[in-house]
Amino acid sequence: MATETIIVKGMTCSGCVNAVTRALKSVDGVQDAHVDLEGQQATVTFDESKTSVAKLKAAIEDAGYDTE
Ligand code: 9UX
Repeated sequence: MATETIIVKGMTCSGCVNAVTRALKSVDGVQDAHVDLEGQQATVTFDESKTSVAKLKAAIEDAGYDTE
């Protein structure tokens, strides 16, 4: 299991936080996701044999937000 922090840009309200959280938790292999509106970041705990930071970023971008 790995925990990584991803910068998420474009979240402006708690609805955005919920959308990003849902997007991350729907990715196979994600155990937990905490999204921080003020900090503009997501901290995700995931199984490295099932997913990757690249896939997590893709899920965030598919939900309509930018990552770096
Ligand atoms: Mo809040 Mo975010 O009304 O896409 S849900 S701005």
